[in-house]
Amino acid sequence: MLRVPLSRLPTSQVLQSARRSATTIPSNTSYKVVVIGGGPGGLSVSSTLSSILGPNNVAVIEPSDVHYNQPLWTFVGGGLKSFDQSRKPMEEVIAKEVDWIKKSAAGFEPNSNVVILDDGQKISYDYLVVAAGIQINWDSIKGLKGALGKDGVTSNYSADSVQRTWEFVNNFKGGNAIFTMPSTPIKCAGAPQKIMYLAEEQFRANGIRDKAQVIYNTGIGKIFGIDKYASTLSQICQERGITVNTTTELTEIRPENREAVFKKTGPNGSEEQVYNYDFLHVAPPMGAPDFIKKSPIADKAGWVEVDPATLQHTRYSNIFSLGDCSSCPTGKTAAAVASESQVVKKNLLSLMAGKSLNAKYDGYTSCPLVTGKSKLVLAEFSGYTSKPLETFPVNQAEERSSMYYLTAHALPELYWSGLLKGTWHGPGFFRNIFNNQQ
Ligand code: FAD
Ligand code: UQ1
Repeated sequence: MLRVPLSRLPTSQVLQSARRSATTIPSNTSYKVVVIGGGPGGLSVSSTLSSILGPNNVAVIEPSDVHYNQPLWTFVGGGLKSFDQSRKPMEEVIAKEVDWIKKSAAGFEPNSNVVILDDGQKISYDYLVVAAGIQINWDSIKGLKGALGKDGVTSNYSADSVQRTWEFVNNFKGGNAIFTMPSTPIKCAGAPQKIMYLAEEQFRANGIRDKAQVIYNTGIGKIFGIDKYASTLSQICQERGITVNTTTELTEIRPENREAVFKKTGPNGSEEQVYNYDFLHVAPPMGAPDFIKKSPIADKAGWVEVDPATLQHTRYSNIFSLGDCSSCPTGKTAAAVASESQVVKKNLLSLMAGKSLNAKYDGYTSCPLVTGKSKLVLAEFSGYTSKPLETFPVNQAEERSSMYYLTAHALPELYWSGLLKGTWHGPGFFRNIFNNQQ
């Protein structure tokens, strides 16, 4: 390997092998498999494929130096884990046989099998896997960007502001604590309320609960999409004195007056409602990444248009997609990625071998709904059927400490050592053992 001083590296560097010293000069501009994104979607697929196909065959395009275990951000915001526990250097989690192209993808030319990078460079592929995540549209809420991270306004949905959540929760002295949920698709649709349950519990522990109004304002029509879990959550809110307002969507923050503006939609149209806040946790609107939305691989809504069962693109047969940026109509979670990754890998290898695509994704997703420091409702279901797909032979709609310990202590290890390394494909195997298929 040729070593060159960092300062003389070309900007379009291709970094090769784990614990890379960032000194490898650009080699290929053409790969058998190109993967866009170094989140759980991209890494779960690239680690397995690179170990099968060997060096110089698989590239991951990923601009970030850091990989975040985002499911841990609920625990970070709730003061139960440190921010450091939720991150690792990207170079530690990308498989050693992968070429890491430390750039952003900016466009697609699927008819010529080319991805265009943000510096204009072209990378060509035989097969493409798109796993670029969901885009957070911070600008859609007027005043949010300027207010975030200051004076009680926070969000567990960004690496910066999640570090302020716990401080604001623990220093809260009373008044309105408002938690919002948008009407757009978001990643982990339970996260906007998980942090509320942790905060509410902390307000009790700090002896200020009687001075606090805890309010959940959601842009959608119910507290959770799947009725089995929604009824438990509604009951918890009732028992704990949490006000739930449906079809009430955040549109603006006026930090100078500590006001949050909502659009309340009812049978007779919509009206503006202004709330004073003393603490405000925002789950921002999200959508398909712009660079995908404007490309030929997008569906009408901007997601990568794949067959929901095979995860193969509906128009370009050598393109697959998984995770938050795909068009699969299911809950966007790392749990979904685990199941999807196995289907993408199997079908991609079948396609390479000229065989038919037999692996099918059933829409499995899961939301570990943390309801307290040692309580959790483990929602598991198919977004395709809206029916529960539970792993354990117990009623998972009940709050359980066992599920809390599973989520807080076992799942992070499964994430780092199983999912990212391509060996964890979701709990379907255990579901079958427990003979518990609903
Ligand atoms: P991401 O993890 O977002 O990764 C996408 C990657 O693509 C990123 O590394 C990004 O830098 C890169 N990228 C973006 N644009 C480009 C580009 N133009 N070119 C190249 N690369 C690009 N899931 C669960 O299963 N359980 C939970 O309990 C849970 N809790 C959550 C709590 C919170 C607060 C949050 C924020 C998320 C939670 N999730 C949970 C959801 C989970 O984190 C995501 O669904 C999962 O990370 C999606 O994986 P992904 O690979 O599709 O996207
Ligand atoms: C899961 O597989 C996963 O990815 C590792 C998550 O992200 C951290 C999850 O939150 C969940 C719930 C699962 C599903 C796993 C089990 C054992 C139910």
